[in-house]
Amino acid sequence: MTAFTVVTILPEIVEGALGAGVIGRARVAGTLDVATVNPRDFTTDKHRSVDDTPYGGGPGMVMRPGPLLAAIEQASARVPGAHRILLSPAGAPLTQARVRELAALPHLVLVCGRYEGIDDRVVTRAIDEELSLGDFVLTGGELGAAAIVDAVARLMPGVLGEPASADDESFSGALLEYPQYTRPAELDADKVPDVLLGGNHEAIRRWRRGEALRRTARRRPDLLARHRFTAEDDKLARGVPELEVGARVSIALCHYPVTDRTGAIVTTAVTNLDLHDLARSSATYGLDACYIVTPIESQREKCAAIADAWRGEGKEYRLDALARVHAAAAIADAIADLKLRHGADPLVIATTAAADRFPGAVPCTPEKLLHELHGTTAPALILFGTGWGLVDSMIPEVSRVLAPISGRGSWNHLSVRSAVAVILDRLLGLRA
Ligand code: 4GY
Repeated sequence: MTAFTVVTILPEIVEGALGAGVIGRARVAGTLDVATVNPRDFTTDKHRSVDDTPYGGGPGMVMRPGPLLAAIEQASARVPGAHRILLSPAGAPLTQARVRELAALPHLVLVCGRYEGIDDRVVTRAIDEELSLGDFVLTGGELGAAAIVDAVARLMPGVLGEPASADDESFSGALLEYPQYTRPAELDADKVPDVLLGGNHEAIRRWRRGEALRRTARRRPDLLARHRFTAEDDKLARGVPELEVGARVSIALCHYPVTDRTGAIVTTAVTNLDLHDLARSSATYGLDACYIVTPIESQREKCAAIADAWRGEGKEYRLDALARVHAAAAIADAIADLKLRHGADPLVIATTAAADRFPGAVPCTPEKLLHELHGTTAPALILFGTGWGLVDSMIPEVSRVLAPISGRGSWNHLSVRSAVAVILDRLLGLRA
């Protein structure tokens, strides 16, 4: 059982947060041990002051090291094996995985700062770990400390009524929870899903898993990108627009209309390397199609010849990639092909290395675009330029423009093959 000692000048906040509900009951029953230690009790001056002005100037006050260090020392001695945590926005973001690890420790000492912060020598001398609840600022660490006690305590045997309900919830499998319902079965016109009323437990389990996948895709695509799909997940994902975004995305490598270095509108030449690499990226991320756009018929024939050259070589995986490649005479032809095959106008997204291109299009990032694609069943076509870039005035179908890919530096001459790979990975790539 983990014991908790909260170091705070405002113990009433901690008591208020941890005095009721299952946590409060567990404390009364003796299955949960939470105590507080107040740094003010370790002051020696007549005003019992715990703060002082900051060296170097600036607004507000800083917590003095003396009383705080003495309080942490006494708190740590209360139960052996103390692990000392400071609650701070500068700490590592708390995760359920870390909560589970903390639940295995014998004693957590939760140190709460107030004012502008605490003397940094307290951190270097008497803190083992800094944790943050998230990227926002509280007036003190107390609510963070109470949150950690709550999250850790609910994993401890005997604190929650039913021990099993602690590990099948959000994040244990990196999926959000499925929606829950209770009586009445009809709230005005709002009905509880039929499957939940039917009593077919296998159907209910499958429906819940599907809902968890769908919700996670919509609300937390970052979590879904880390989720390992089971064979059942793959089956459930089939035909669900939020879970099959890649199959609605196509790219077009445009050899016209693009500019050359003088700004003149030109047609560039198809290259073997671009074609292969874009085909391979398209296959990696499960895209619908990779259009190679050129108005020159002999160049389109060259595309077909490149694809043909790999047939009968025994390299089936290459054919798989090259099967997605379609030569198109114009961007409008690629758009028409998508409309025909998907039954809806594609969302057309331009890419550019220059921030001032496509001024009429809505600026977006791959992450925002993914969110938008979750809300529609329409296909998407991402346009990539060659030469010195796409001619914005000649592609009226473009409604979105992706911000240029950029690192810290100002050098921006990424190859189109790299740009495609980076954008597709940000849009559809799995993490870890
Ligand atoms: N965020 N996560 C947080 C916080 C308040 C100044 C140090 C947070 O955990 N704690 O915002 N804490 C600050 C206020 C002193 C603590």
